Amino acid sequence: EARLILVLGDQLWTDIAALKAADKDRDVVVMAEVADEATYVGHHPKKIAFCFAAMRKFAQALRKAGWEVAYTELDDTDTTGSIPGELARRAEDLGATRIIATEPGEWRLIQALRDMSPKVELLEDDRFLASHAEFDDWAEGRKSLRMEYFYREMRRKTGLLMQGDKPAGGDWNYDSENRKPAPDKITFDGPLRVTPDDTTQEVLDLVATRFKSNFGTLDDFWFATDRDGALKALDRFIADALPKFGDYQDAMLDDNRFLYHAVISIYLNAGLLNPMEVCRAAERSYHDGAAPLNAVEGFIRQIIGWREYIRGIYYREGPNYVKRNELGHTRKLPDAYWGGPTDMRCLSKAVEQTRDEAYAHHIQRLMITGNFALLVGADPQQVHEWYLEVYADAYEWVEAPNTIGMSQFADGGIIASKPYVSSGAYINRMSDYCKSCAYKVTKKTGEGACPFNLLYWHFLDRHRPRFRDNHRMGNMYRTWDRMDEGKRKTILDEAQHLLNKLDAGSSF
Ligand code: FAD
Ligand code: DLZ
Ligand code: SF4
Repeated sequence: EARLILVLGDQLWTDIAALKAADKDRDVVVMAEVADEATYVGHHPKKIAFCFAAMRKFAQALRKAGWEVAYTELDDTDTTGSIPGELARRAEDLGATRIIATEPGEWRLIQALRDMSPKVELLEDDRFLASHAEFDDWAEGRKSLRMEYFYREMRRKTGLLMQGDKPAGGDWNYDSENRKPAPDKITFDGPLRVTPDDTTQEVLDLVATRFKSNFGTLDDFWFATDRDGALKALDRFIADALPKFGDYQDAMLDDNRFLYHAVISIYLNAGLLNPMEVCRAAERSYHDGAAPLNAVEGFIRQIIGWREYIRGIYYREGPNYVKRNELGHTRKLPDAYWGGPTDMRCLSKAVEQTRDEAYAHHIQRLMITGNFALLVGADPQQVHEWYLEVYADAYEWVEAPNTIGMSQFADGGIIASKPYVSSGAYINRMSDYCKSCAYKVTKKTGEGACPFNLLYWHFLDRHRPRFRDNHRMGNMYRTWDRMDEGKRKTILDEAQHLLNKLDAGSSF
């Protein structure tokens, strides 16, 4: 009797657990473009287009390899519109009573599969280095779950950049050599751009009609949508950008959207690339003398450290993690996040590129859009939904801990030991946005003062009871306390004025 093998839109890997457990001669692979998945948040049109195009090509590749694939297109007339619905429909059509699936990357869908009939056998997703059990073993009994220690375990486990039991070069982490301000000239032409083929074009037409009111531009779609293209994108990054990745990892430029970033999270998360092959390619580049250790170590840490750690937290903390709101923030997410007018150059540029590319690099997500949302006290739920919607690499397992935890401190400090907030000075040091901004980054108060400068102190002041005893924030509070009282009052009043403007639905 045929069994159904579910392959989701972010499980496009030929060795995915459910396919490994399947029998080509007897089982049927089920893949489905469905309204439920496409609309549970208002995804960026480029995210939907990428997902559907990659799914269609993956299905073609499976068929070519001899699999039978039951594929539902979004517009099929007999579709039920949901993943459990399609599984049930196919099960009935084929008389199948067994369904095998790889664990989804969102609790929402895990629960839906657990609740359905026929029963679904959920296999753990082994595209990751650390299984749930391994992560829990590591986390168990620790007072704090800092990424750095987890990362070292992953280095030992994989042998990446190891000399025996010692880290290559003697140190585990070379971040002290990274984080340079932006250079005047970027020598990397940006990620590989792929011209849409017929399959992708068909999907683009579908998305253009069905999702035209979603936030985001569909034009100029350039993502790779198959394994071959993703591998080429990886090669290009390793050859041309990796050597400088470390140096400029935290830099931002007004006229360059990618700097030396890999732009591979889209492919990694969908299954078109595998984390170990990516890390091995980077490691080879170090051994060949093509890329320095600070760059390669920094890059590998993002993948076997941060990415795995973030995932571990998502599954460990459970379905209610996304509802946390440690700081009690309730403000509506400002309209500027949806392209509304703002004179803040850094924010408008980060949002503009997000709308165009469904991509922003890490420091834009953390220190521009994330920082601003946290300073104004935006509702973390709304912030979380925004990130889940607008980025092509966003699935809850990776987006939520980054947003709720790292960026908004809404988990109370499981991930971040202090909130990622900054005044304009940090943004000015790491970018050239301020040069073309209507605000003046050096102005602390008065006409034209940078809003980050005002809101930063307002945040610290209003959350003093929560952070008073946080040693890592002692310096910030000491600086605040040293200011004279009149100045402090002016800052708080002017910041409040900005917040009132947001509440009145206007912008600044
Ligand atoms: P690079 O800077 O070139 O880094 C290489 C790779 O390292 C990335 O492709 C990614 O796989 C991995 N990586 C780096 N940092 C992280 C991290 N913090 N968590 C997980 N993986 C990481 N990443 C997502 O993949 N999906 C998301 O939905 C997502 N949401 C985020 C939300 C917020 C608020 C923040 C602050 C970060 C978020 N990140 C997310 C992490 C990070 O910003 C992206 O992985 C990165 O920008 C992807 O671009 P890149 O491939 O050019 O990365
Ligand atoms: C993101 C996405 C979208 C837009 N559409 C589909 C879809 O129609 N069918 C599907 O199988 N997967 C889709 N995905 C990816 C899923 O949302 C993703 O598998 C879950 O959120 C779990 O990570
Ligand atoms: Fe952003 Fe302030 Fe600089 Fe303007 S002056 S770009 S608002 S940090």
